Amino acid sequence: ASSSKPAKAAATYVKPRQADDRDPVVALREDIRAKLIYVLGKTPESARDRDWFAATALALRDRIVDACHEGQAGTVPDKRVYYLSLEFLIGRLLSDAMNNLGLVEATKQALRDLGVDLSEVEGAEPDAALGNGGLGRLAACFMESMASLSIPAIGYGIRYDHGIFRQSLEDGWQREAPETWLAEGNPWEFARQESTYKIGFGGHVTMTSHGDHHIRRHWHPAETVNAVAYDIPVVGWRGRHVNMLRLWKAESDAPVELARFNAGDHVGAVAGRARAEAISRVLYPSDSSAEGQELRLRQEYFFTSASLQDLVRRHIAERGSLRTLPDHAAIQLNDTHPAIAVPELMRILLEEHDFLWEDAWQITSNTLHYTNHTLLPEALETWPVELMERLLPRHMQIIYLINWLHLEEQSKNARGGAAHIAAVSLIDESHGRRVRMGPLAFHGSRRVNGVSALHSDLLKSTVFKDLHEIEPEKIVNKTNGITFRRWLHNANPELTALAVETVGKGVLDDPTELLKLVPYADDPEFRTRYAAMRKVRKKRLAQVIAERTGIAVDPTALFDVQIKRIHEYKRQLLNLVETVALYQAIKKAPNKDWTPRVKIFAGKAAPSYVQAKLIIKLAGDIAKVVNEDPDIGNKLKVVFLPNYSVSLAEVIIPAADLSEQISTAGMEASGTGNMKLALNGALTIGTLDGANIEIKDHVGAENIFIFGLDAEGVLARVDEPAYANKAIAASPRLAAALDAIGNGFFSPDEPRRFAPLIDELRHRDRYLTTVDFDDYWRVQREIDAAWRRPAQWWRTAILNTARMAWFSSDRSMREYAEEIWQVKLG
Ligand code: T68
Repeated sequence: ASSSKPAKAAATYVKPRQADDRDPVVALREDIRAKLIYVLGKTPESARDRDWFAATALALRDRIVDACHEGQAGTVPDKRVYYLSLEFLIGRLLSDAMNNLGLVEATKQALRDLGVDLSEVEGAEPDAALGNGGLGRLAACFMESMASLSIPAIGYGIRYDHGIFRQSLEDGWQREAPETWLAEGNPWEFARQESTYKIGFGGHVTMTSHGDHHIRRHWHPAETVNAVAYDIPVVGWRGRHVNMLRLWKAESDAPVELARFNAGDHVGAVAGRARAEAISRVLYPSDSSAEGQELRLRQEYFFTSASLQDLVRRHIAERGSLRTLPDHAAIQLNDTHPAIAVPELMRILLEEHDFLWEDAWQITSNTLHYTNHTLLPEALETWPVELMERLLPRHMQIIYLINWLHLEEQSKNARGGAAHIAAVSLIDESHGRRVRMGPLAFHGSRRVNGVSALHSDLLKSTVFKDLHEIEPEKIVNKTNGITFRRWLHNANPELTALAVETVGKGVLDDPTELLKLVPYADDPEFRTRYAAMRKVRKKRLAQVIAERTGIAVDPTALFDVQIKRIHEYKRQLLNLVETVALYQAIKKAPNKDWTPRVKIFAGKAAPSYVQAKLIIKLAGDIAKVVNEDPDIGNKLKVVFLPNYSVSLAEVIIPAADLSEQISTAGMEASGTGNMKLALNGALTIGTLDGANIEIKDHVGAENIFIFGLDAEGVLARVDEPAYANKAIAASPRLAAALDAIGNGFFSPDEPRRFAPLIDELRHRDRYLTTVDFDDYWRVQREIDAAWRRPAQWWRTAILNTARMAWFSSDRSMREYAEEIWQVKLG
């Protein structure tokens, strides 16, 4: 392959159906045409890109089904993984499917024969944006890796009508509009009306006596909602294995009340239905904070119960008795959102299958596993006891009994004092009585994992300290990963082609082959080609920036990228304050030889998060002043790209020179954007937080820019009085930048607009932005200097790409398979 030709073509991996001896291009051409005409009812002349996309997806879906039947038909795997997640941020699926089936070139050619351009068709696919950020995208990468490793798995989630909101900017302010990915249907999915389960809410519990000491309780819900399955097949690399993503849609089981309807009450007649169907209407758009609303709890119980009923039914069909459930099923809870699985599985075993408590507890606590994704106190879910009693009365009883047995056990041991009991209780009594979902998931699980080495250590020493001391073997670390098929092969075909040409095709199957690129970091010709790859990607991004913001950026400038949810702990504000300080420095010495930079931001703020929305507005206001200042020119540009999404990330990441990973140490559980950017050869400026630490260990301390306090330093500093005041007083540069923002230099129409942000920094600074500022500034200037030594820069970038191999989600999934699930790879 030459460097301009994508490497993903290779071979066709899946044999065509029996009796189908057509050439793959001919077969695809005929099938796509037939789907267009007979399934979609369009003619090639009248078809829009969206129709061609649907026809292409349907033709590829047939081949995924073939691959599925070829590989697994009729076989029962020894053990399955069930991945329960309220979010699956899968994005577009067409390029994944083509790439994993080995049909990229064939599809391109087939469409070309039909007079259609593949890239237009790809662009017509809506993102399946069923997630907020890292947690949801991680679930998507894990699904792809499990399929690629032939780990038998089913992902369970909710088929939201509306994924994460569409973000637009109105005079720089974030506006939210509903997202409508299903408006024209979803060609990837199979509706499985026959797989429908009843989900109960409310009602009461009865007791019946069954002879000596045996009392059976039974829940009589006041309301039931149907959960209907929709399956999206997930095809792995080279089409060797197919798994299912099963998403539940809520449907009312109440008929339209005809009497009311006929009496003219058309709305009242369907009110019950609307309430039921609200459950799968919309994704909650908040991340890193807990959503205390009843609808959220209804969503959590709805999808958890449907998933457990489904897997229990499958297990019984395949194995007869639920006693062997832990041998054949490993359930992974993605954060606490499905933690209600603990009492729900107990309820199913006790009530529907007559197990004794002890046996039910053995089965439950050997089948469930829990991944924690955050230490932020505001993100730790708790539910008021009163709400649980009203919505899930039987579950509340079960939680009480689990807790009673747990505390009884604890009161026997040496630490069993009142303080210890209060600390390990599953009920928080400190501000109203609330169920602690994290400790509930911890207690009911066989293994609990954090998502980076630092994060797992902090779990042991902070949020789960007391529970960890009781069961020191339970917490294990599983550092996150990303799927290279999407984030390298699909997103960056130029770099992939270069890697294939240099180290061979094996790199497509085994990411550790990337390590063979290490010696090429010293090869001037390779460096030149690597830099040329980046240039192509930066020109493409510059085009997108121009189209979406009207800002012209110079592709030879350093592209400095911070793309992630907007949150104070992620410290976009630190980056913006540094931007202002840099602007002021350039203004003072406009003729100095500045390193041209483009600061690129993208990310959504939770709709109710006032400070985060103000940070977006600040980025826009700074951009306006800086970009239009003739003294500045191309030395500094500031861009906020609206509506960050998976598909936008695929454009930005391969074009980034610098990756901003600047969270307050101890607060970012892992990060995964940091991995995507470093893999694509962006150099990282980061704190010693989350997976940044492990990235540093892999790429080498000399190939990453680390600054600021570490997690221990943060813990020590927050106890010092007036640390923000002192930091500002010690830094005239910081003080001047804060003054400019706080006094309305960037918002002359409303001078006090940003006072809430600046006052917070001056008086509290919960995220130690002021404390880390000077070191951040210092390292940014080192980066300016490094950019001026291109040979050295590209050498470092190449070493980053080569040494990120370990961060493949294939590695993460192998570790989960071996050390948590004890499931064999196929
Ligand atoms: C992220 N968490 C972590 N949460 O912040 C990130 N929260 O460090 C980590 O890399 C990633 O998980 C994967 O482990 C989230 O993304 C949420 O999105 C979320 C959603 C709902 C409620 C709370």
